[in-house]
Amino acid sequence: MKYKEVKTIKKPIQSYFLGLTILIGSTISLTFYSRYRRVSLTLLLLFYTPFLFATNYYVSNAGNDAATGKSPSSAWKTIAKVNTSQAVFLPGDSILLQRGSVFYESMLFTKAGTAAQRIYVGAYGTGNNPVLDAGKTLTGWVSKGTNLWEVSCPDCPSYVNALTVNNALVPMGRYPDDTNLYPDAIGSATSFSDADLSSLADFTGGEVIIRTQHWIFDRWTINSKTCSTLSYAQPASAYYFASTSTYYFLQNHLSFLNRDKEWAYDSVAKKVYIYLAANPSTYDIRVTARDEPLKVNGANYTKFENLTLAMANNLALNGYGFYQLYKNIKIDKSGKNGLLLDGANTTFSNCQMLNVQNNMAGIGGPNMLLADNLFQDNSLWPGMGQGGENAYYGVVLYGQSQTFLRNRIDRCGFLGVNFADGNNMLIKNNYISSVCLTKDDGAANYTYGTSTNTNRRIVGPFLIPI
Ligand SMILES: [Ca+2]
Ligand SMILES: [Ca+2]
Repeated sequence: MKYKEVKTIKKPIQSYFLGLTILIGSTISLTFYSRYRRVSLTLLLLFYTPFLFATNYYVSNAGNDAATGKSPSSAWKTIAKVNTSQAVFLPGDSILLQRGSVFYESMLFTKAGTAAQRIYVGAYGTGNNPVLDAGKTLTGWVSKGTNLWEVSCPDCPSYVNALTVNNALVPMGRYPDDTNLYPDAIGSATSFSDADLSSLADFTGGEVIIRTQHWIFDRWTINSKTCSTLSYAQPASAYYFASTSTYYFLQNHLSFLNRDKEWAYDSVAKKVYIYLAANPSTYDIRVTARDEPLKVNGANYTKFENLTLAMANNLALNGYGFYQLYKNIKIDKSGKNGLLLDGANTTFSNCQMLNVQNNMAGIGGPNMLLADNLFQDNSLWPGMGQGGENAYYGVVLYGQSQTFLRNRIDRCGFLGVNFADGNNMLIKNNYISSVCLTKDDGAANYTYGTSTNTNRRIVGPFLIPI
């Protein structure tokens, strides 16, 4: 009860007494005691002491890692410095990235706060929120023939999941451009023949995308192409198979590039190819190059706010821990997935997630809350999401006692929100529009379950103009 009374004291008074308490000790504390008679001296000191040591650390593109980091004029320069300073941070500390700065690095945050004092990671200054950008700009293009261009990218990842031209995602080049093909005959679990392929040059190393089910776009690397027969790297564990009634198309090979902005990535040679009538140097062409721009691992009682996570190759935000808060985080363009939260009691609110190519969000663990978020333009291209089950998903809730409240999901490739398991689930007052744009046999609010699940509720009002 007394703890609560102390918390209601306005912050300027807190600050005033904080500084003087350490200088003059009990005299000032006694003054405080006399003004707030119900607060004991002992409680006062216990409550305030930790604040005495709270430190702000500043990080700016204009900074210097050799500086103290403790003021804007002595800011650190890199996220690497933040990553290696985890042992320095204490509960109550703030790590502030300068607005307007763009960091081409990934943050790995592991330090926990306490229930009374979170560690805060956010922004300072004016302008756009700071960006953790996992992308890489491609320069040094060389001509490979009419409208065809090539660039080496030795430090690109083993698989490049996305490419942007002037800040807009574009899908890989495909064949055929506007239609699909059907196998003529199935040879084995990993091969088929089709007369439509016989006139094409060898495209080994490319990919075949097979619509094996309404809810599946399987995606396999092509092992060989001889005349009309295609063999591909479908693993023995795969569950669905091509048939003469499953359509397919081809992508990610130099030989499929014949339209403006079609591209391919050769993961062996580490080269990117693009088809452009104009010289690529007149465009801003980027690829997703680092897997996870923000990973929060075991950092309990932390708050992350006012950050943009861009161009993740794999997963924009990977959050594991307890009692974490994420607010006003913008996830923009992910080659694969947007958000993974696991642990317990974490809140993700007032965030945006745009242009994620595979799954929007997977939420595990109990007592998670997602509220007032926008999920828009996700998993919109056949072939650019992942093969098999559990792909092109919206928000998947798979813990216990989770709440999905007042969110907006607009234009997504498959399911909107999916609560596949868990008791005491509440899906309330969400706006979900234009789902199943890429695959079907899904729904805006999708669930299946067992007879043992209890208290799973979808509560309106909600609007689902599919
Ligand atoms: Ca094409
Ligand atoms: Ca055919």
